[in-house]
Amino acid sequence: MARNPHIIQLPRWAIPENQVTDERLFLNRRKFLTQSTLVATAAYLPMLASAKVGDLADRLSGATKTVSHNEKLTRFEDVSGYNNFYELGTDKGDPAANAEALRTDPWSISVEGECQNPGKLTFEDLIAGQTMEERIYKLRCVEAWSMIIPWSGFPLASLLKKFQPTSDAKYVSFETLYDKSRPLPGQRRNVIDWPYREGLRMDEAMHPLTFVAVGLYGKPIPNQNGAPLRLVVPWKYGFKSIKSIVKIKFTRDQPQTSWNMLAPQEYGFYSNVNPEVDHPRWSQKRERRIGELFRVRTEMLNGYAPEVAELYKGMDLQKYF
Ligand SMILES: Nc1nc2c(c(=O)[nH]1)N[C@H]1C(S)=C(S)[C@@H](COP(=O)(O)O)O[C@H]1N2
Ligand SMILES: [Mo]
Repeated sequence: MARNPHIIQLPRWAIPENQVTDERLFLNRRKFLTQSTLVATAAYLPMLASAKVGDLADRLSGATKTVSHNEKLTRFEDVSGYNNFYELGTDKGDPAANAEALRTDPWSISVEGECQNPGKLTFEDLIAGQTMEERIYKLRCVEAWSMIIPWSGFPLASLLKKFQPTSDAKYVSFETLYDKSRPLPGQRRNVIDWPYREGLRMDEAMHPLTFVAVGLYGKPIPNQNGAPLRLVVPWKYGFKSIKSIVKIKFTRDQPQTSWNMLAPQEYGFYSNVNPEVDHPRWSQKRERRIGELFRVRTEMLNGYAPEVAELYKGMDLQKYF
């Protein structure tokens, strides 16, 4: 496998891929490359029609590869076939089945609020000049399952800095596509008060672990995983990682978030992975890796406590769940 020689002085979560000792990871990746090529190719066929996506594919294949987990990757078929994306339906198989209903080209994102450079950008403008990286992050769903996923993209901070948020920007909020005149299959029902909304405190948003994914397994991200760009906040429950973003807004006040609006006693604004704080209807102490039989213990802050625990110093995590 190609190694990037330019990796120097990486934080703990970004071990150069050639230093990972777990052979299973390599075996798993090779297996993916050989056995799953057909499946992968089929999944991307509609997208490859676009020249723009071709450019993105080239950039992703040259991405700097780092890993943050010494664990077996979740199979591509599971990562792209077992999804939560209510805009495309509420069953785990719906997003893949309805993936083509989401049209990602052209795509634009509007940036608003407390910043010096607001405006509307195309997806191409937005990713221009970003250095692509591949990072293996665990996605831990609040429903107590998890996956180990190789995402490609760049830190959210390097995107947000371009808009020059002012000192009044205490939070940043995000919205997913919602065109009332052309609702996605899942948006014909009001399971959520569309559009899907999420938000982060500014220091969480600017943290180097917070990532914008435009790729998965080295290829442009499949629609069902949130094409053309989605958030990945690895120490928070999966629902914070909003998909198919069309709006970014810098705010003074804590923004409204979809799951908190729907069930505030079950889903807090922070939603940090915490085995000590149960969901009112089930325990968060353990999780099941998709594709594995046995459950494993859930780690504090999803295993990223050394990096992010300081963001919550002095906060009562039972209260700010
Ligand atoms: N717009 C939008 N983003 C979303 C969701 C959604 O329904 N709509 N589901 C969330 C939930 S609950 C999870 S667990 C993750 C799932 O990401 P994946 O399907 O790529 O694994 O996406 C999150 N982002
Ligand atoms: Mo989730």
